[in-house]
Formats: sequence, structure tokens, C-alpha cells
Amino acid sequence: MIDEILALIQQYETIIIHRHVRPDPDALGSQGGLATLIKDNYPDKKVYVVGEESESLRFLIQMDSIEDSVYHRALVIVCDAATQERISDERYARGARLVKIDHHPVVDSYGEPEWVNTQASSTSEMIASIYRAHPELTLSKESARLLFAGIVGDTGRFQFSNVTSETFLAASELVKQPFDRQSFFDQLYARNLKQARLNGYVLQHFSLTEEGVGYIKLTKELVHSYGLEPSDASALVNCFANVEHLKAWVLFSEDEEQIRARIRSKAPSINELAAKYHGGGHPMASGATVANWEEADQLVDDLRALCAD
Ligand SMILES: [Mn+2]
Repeated sequence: MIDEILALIQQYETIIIHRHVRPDPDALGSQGGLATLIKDNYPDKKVYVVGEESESLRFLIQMDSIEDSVYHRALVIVCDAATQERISDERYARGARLVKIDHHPVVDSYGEPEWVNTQASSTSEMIASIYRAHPELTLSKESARLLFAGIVGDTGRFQFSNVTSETFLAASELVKQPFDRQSFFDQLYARNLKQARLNGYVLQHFSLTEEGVGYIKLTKELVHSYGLEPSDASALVNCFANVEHLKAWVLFSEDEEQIRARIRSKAPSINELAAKYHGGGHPMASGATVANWEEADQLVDDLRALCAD
């Protein structure tokens, strides 16, 4: 599969790389890491990264803005997006060829080829495996920094169960490059005072049921009262993850149209539950949306039943 994708990259003069909406470090890391891989090794090609900017992750990479006409005869590669509706920038379908690279279970098959490895911790680990399969390729420190960011983000600094020896081998190659790891970690985990205060609120107010389900409901009024936006709340999903007897947990955060549910687990798989609530993801980390707080309670009840088994 790696060779098939490299052959396609060699074949096209223009390559546009997309990833999922509301990007996390793996979405941006795999997108930017792949773009850098191509630029470093095929300097004559035109390579673009597109999608909405993420204010908090701007230090990782900034997006290109391109005309529609650039898609004509371009190769489009989508990283880390399980479904087409999650792809940022709907022009992804306008290229001459569409390729998917992802580590989520397949729920929406798209792309030819579709390279999916659900054993990989992150899409960034998959991109790093291209270098590992082809040691003749140049690995720049910028590419290493981006791919390392994606692996660190999706593994929670190498602590989640998705980490394998492949993950450490990839990371080991990446840290041979002289990027500034200390400042990278400082930037990735930097938190402003407002976020720290909201973190305190979540720790004070989350509920823990006898089945081991933890949950917190954040209304938009509450989040605004801390001077933050609902999207800022997502970073707090793991802030009570280390509490004793916790098996699975949800952070609900209300935005303008709906309530987002970020679901995590250490025991039962929760991606099917997420799918029931218009979402999906990984067995131990998924996202969903509910229309109102009653539906949020239903989701909690379903999760309690899962954890009771
Ligand atoms: Mn990912």
C-alpha cells in the first residue's frame, strides 16, 4: 500500500492534502507531515494543505488558501478523516484522484486506494511508517515535529492502549531529528488561566455513578461565563480520567446548534454507542452529538448499562 501511494505521489504534479474538521494534533500532524515528506523529497511538486485554521494549534502548521482551479488534475489525499462528512473543505472531491489514509474503523469507504490501519495509534504513525519502509527518503526536522505531534496527541503522550511497539519505533526515528521537543510540549499543553479555572469547575462538579460512569454537562452559558467558547471545553475531556473506579466518561459541551459529547473509556468499547448518537470514532475514544439535555441523559443511561455488564 505504501508503494502504491508513493507511486501516485510521483505521478501527480499537484497534491492537495485534506483532513478532518475541528482538527486535533493528529489531523494536522499527519496532514502537514505528509506534505513535508512530499516537499522534502519531490521539490518540484506543488503541495498544499487546506482546511479551517485551528487557533490553538497554529503553532504546528498554517493552512494554504487555494483557488478551485488548483484541483484540476490534482491528487487529493485525505488524512485522519473516517467519513466524508468529516472532511474539512468540501472541494476534496474535485481532484483527479482521491486517496484516504486513516486509522479509524471504516464506516464510510472512500478513496482509491483507501489505506486504513486500525492497529496504528494515529494517522501520523502511518505516515511515519512510510519513512520506515523507505529509509532513502529524507526526513526533515519539520516533518518529524509534525508527525511526533500527531502521535503524542492521539496517544495522550504514549499512555493510551493504542500504543504498540510500532508507535515507539516510529517515535524513536522521529526524535532523532533535532526539533525543539521541549518547546513543542510547552506549546501543545499550554493552557490559559480561563481554561485552568474551567478545569477546576469540571473537577468540582463532574458526577460519578456506581457503575463507574463519569460525566459533566457544560452549558454554553457556563462556558461563556468563564470567557471561553464551547470548543475550548473539549481539551478538558480527560481531566478526571484518573479518578478511581472510573470506567467510562463523557464531557458534554453545548454549542450554538447542539450538544457535543466526547466519550472516553478504559473498559467497554464505546464507538457503537457513539454511532447510536450520530457519532463514531475509536473503541476507547469517540464523539457524538445529542439534541438536548434529555438525550444527554439517555446517553449516560446507555453508558451506565454498558459499564454495568
Ligand atoms: Mn487520529
